[in-house]
Amino acid sequence: MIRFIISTSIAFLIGGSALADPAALYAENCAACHGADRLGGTGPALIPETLKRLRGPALDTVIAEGRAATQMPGFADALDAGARAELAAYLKTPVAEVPPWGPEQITASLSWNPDYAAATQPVFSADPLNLFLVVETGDHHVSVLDGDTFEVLDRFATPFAVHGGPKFTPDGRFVFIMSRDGWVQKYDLWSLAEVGRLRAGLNSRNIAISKDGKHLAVANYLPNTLTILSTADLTVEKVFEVVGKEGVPSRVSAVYQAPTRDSFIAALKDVPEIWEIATDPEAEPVYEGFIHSREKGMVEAIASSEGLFARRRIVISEPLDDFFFDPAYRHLVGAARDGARGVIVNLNVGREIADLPLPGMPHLGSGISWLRDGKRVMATPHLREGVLSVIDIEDWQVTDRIETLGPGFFLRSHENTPYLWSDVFFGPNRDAMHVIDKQTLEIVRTLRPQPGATVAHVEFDRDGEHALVSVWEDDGAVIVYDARTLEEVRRLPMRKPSGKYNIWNKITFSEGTSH
Ligand code: DHE
Repeated sequence: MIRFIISTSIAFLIGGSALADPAALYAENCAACHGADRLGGTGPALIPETLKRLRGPALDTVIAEGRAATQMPGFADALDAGARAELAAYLKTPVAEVPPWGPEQITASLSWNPDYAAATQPVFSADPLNLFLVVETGDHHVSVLDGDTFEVLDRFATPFAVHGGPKFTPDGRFVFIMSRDGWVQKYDLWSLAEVGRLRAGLNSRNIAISKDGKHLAVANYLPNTLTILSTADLTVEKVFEVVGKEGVPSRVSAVYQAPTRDSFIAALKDVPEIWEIATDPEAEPVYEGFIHSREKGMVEAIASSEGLFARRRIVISEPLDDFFFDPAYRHLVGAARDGARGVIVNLNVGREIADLPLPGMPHLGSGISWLRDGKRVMATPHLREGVLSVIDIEDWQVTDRIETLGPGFFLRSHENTPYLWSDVFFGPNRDAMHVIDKQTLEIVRTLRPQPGATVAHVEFDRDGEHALVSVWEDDGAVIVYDARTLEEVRRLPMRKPSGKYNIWNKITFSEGTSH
């Protein structure tokens, strides 16, 4: 039987039945907004690297019904179920060719907010260092909350699909926000206004800001690069082509700031290397090769780079990602590919020093540390097991395992609270939030603020007096708890609030939060 689809020019016959040519369907229906190359336009990129990471309705449902709170219309009337399925399958195949995306293209993507005027002092009376940013992924906005009164001071649109934590300049004045399509948005927290945005990659993972706040690193999957921008004017300072020692290109899983080392640390996805990039203009030379010097009659070490952005390779036995750093940034723990071990790398000597048994896919990037009986410990959730592992990070030993009601995603605490908060992100108990005593490791309370709804991710205010919890649903909320009594204080309606970020805790590297 011949299936009718919107345009005969995009149907062809195979074995007596009409099939849609998905590339032509795409060109006719999608390219105007999402780009002829599928890498984005006014709409987001439609490539597997982005699509498979998005939680929410299946792709063919979005094609049929559109996406709420965006300009994406439904195509149920225009495309029949078969054509929609073909199109969805096509969007899940990698693009044939990744166009160049270097300094020229990044610079050309820059747009400034024409209405932006830099304020000389905050345009509000709230404590400017106790603000929260709440990323609302339901409709791609960020709310700026006063951390004392919990009033919303501003709500602004972000690029589509923000991922990872926004990064603040050390004075707390500006914040940078990144989307999975590689857009970086600069926002002024005194003026409560966007400054501008540009596309630093085609598919990106996260961003990190340098210790002095002058440089922003963007970790990219597509292309295989690490982009470094000037935070002042968003100019491109450097684009590292990410290629391992043996010449193999690699995606960058993530990049982090190492404040005590004045550097960025980048996790490479496809080659067994970690890169350290100096953000100190006086950085020591990095030696990567040797030559035989005839003049001196000896083998001489060759400095490959020095000063700002000097790049050091730490060669490891297998690619690691999802890093936790000890507070001194002397060691990192990364997740091994088998999902059962954490590998400890000493960053000073540049080698692996130990393995930790962490079965059930540890989510080390969500780890937090604190002092327990005078010893520094860390805890990490596991993505495939309802357990938190507690690790003594002076001896690098797993000391305890705390059973939870299901696998968790995020952990949080604060210097001024005796508790750590752990969500249950997956499974039937995803509406539960455990509050755990940091000394006894006992679960003291399990909160269920909205039965049946996913409850996740916590952030404290600057004094650790209140804990903000997300009801991670489209008609969700941020719930403010008294961090001592564990009673609910306020409930603020929000559109799928994912992460919440307190400026003070971020810029002071509070020990209970992410960095
Ligand atoms: Fe994330 C942070 C990686 C899936 C929400 N996530 C991070 C960071 C990394 C990371 C490396 C730290 C970046 C930073 O803040 O600078 N995330 C990954 C993955 O590898 C993974 C498992 C799959 C993927 O490829 O993306 C993944 N992450 C998700 C989601 O599905 C989540 C729940 C929803 C979403 O937005 O996509 C999600 N990730 C978050 C959030 C943070 C984050 C909210 C910031 C946490 C914080 O408190 O700092």
